[in-house]
Parts: sequence; C-alpha cells; structure tokens
Amino acid sequence: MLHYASKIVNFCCSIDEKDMTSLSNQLYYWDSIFSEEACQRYFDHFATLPSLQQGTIHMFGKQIQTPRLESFHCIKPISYRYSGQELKANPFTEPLNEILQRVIEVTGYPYNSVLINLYRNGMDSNGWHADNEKELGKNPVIASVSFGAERTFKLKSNTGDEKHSILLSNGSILLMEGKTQHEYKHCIPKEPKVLEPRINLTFRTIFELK
Ligand SMILES: O=C(O)CCC(=O)C(=O)O
Repeated sequence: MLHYASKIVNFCCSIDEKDMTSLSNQLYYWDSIFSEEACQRYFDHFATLPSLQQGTIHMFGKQIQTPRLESFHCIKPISYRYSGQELKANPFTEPLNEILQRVIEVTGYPYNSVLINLYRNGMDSNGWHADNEKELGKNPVIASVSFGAERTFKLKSNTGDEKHSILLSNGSILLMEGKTQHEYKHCIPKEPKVLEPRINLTFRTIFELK
C-alpha cells in the first residue's frame, strides 16, 4: 500500500498543465529521491563509465550518430535492439544495484536492465520516440532517474490532442506505465542554454523473446 500512497502524494508535482486526462494514472514523478551527496557520487561514477559510447541509429533511411552517449546494462547477458542498433549488455555496477533497489522501493516494480544516457550539454538530445519494442512486453514500465543538469522532458499524444512538459531535476524519478508507450511519444529536446551535463538512467524489464 505504501507504494500507491507515495505515488499519489508525489504525483506529477512539476507537470505544467492541469489537464492530465488519460496520463493521470500512467505517469508519476518523485523529486529529491536521492540526496545531493548521493547524486554527485552517482553522477561522477556514471559520467566516467568506460562503456559509454556514441551509438548509430537508423532513421529516415539514414545512419545517424546518437546525439548523446549510451551504455546498456542487464542482469542477463542479452542485447537490446532499438532504432536499428543493437546494444550489448554490460554487467550491473555496484552503484547501479544500489539505485535499482531504491527505484524498486519507490515505484513498486521490478526491473532487470537499464539504459544509461549521458547528455554532455544542452545540445545533446533524444528525439521523439516511444519505448515500445516487443522485448519490453505489452505495457512497458519505464523508471527514469536523473542526475546533474535539469532538462525538459516532453510528451505528446499520438492523436495530437495533448502536449505535456516536465522538468526533470537532479535526484528525481519519473515513472511511465500503462499505455503510455502506445498512446504517447516522448523526447528530450535540445536546450542550448543548458551548459552542464546530465545523466539519465532508464530502468526497464526486458523479456527474452521465444
Ligand atoms: O533522458 C531521458 O530522460 C529520457 C531517456 C529516454 O527517453 C530513453 O532512453 O528512451
């Protein structure tokens, strides 16, 4: 019950529009889940991970370098495929295990993998997409942890009727569940005024397809 109570109390405190309509049972935001000291320690660990690399994705018939660095980690030695690229699994580091436990406590869901994104500054970004690959199951649950510079997270409904914008702060968790990945797309737009880096960890459960 604690899981639901904490979700309601902290529900979407920085979403800038009152009308959350169909998002209201599918999107949750918690501020300051990690202390300033922990955020700095985790930021330093992830920003220097040797496995971070700039991937190449397939878009609009072209090979494009991702405008950020990425590293994929899974408790099983499996790969994650999206936008035509295949990311091989790295093992979980000790800080990843600590954060995973906290994310499970806060969100009430289990996860077996995490995609780490390093946005070197506001010119790095993540284009409009949904995390709806078959390996993520029917209604993917995605828990997104932020360390470092505050960045804007945008969501728009596939029907074009709704647009939302959330500021993701240092030490926060954003949870997307239900049909969010079927009904909405999300992105991290470029913000040239942001000069500092940001680390994002998106925890997911990857199912092995038969
Ligand atoms: O950086 C973020 O907050 C979003 C990351 C994301 O959308 C993804 O990894 O699929």
